[in-house]
Amino acid sequence: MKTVFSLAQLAHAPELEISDGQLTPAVEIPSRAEIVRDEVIRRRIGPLWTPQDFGRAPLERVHTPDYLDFLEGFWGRWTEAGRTRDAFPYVLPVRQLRPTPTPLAIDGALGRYAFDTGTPLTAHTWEAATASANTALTAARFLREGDRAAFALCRPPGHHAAADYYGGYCFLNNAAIAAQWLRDQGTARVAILDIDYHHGNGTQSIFYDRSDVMVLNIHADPRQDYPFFLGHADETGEKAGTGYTHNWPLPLGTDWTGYAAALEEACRWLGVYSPDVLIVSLGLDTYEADPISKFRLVSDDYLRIGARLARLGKPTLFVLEGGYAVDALGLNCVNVLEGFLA
Ligand code: SP5
Ligand code: ZN
Repeated sequence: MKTVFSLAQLAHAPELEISDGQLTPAVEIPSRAEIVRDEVIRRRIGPLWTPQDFGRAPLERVHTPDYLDFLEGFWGRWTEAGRTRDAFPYVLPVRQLRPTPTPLAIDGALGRYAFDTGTPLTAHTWEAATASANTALTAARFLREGDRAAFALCRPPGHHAAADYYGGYCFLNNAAIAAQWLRDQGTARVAILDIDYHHGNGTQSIFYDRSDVMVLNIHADPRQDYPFFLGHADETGEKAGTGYTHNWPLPLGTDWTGYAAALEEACRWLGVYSPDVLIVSLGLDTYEADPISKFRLVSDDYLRIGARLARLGKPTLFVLEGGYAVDALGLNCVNVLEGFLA
């Protein structure tokens, strides 16, 4: 299986994040990608490729032009305003506030395009996020060219980013961009199975009213954990997409027994839908030692997940999402890939 990765993805290097009422060291850090890359090499999963630049067009198929302009121009405006550290919004347009045009001031624009206050925007976010999207696109191209599987070693991750907002350490929705690109290349049906600990709110919202991209999510119950405001069991799609979104919110403390039951149900939906390509939003933050999450999967469970997904027999694109127990991240991630290939 080919792995796609570029060093430009390391340029986004946040210093601190806001968590538990404190500024704490950022957890979505460059070493995450490096440890996964090193393990891919060590265990000989397959060759490493650097991404091709697909330009702006495939990004605009998922994200709004104004949002992309904001991300691209952000650091210039931030530093012009005299700011030097990573950026966080401090006002967010909730509920009864009016849906005004995007504010002229940088702090207003930040709030307009942010979903949370926990995601540092940094000097090289745009460079790294576009490289990450190109990594997903390049891996998708390998599937179009006939590969059975590919691994997009994406970072920063993508599944919390929607058409016009960032959050959850995500800026461009790599899996959604790859899915849309595959559709545009003539792949009739795509399914996205999101197994990150956190609900993939961005991916769900992007495809919520469509039947050509099925979106399945197994995650911590949003009544108990981030992102709180999406990912409940009764969210099943709308309009033409009714019945093409499914959610398995699971309680904190879920171990393999509970997890495997949800995975089995998701696989049943995938069997019925029978996509031409399966995209796996691969988060490893379901791991027992993850510092921000509360499931209890162990490293061998990731071999089982990979093996189960292989049994679906579909061309499969793995797209890295979360996972913050950095020391075990390479092991756990490559276990999924190896379980799939075995
Ligand atoms: C891609 C991905 O996995 N994004 C996750 C975003 C989670 N953001 C909320 C983090 C809150 C951390 N609180 C930690 C509490 C531990 N004491
Ligand atoms: Zn996550």
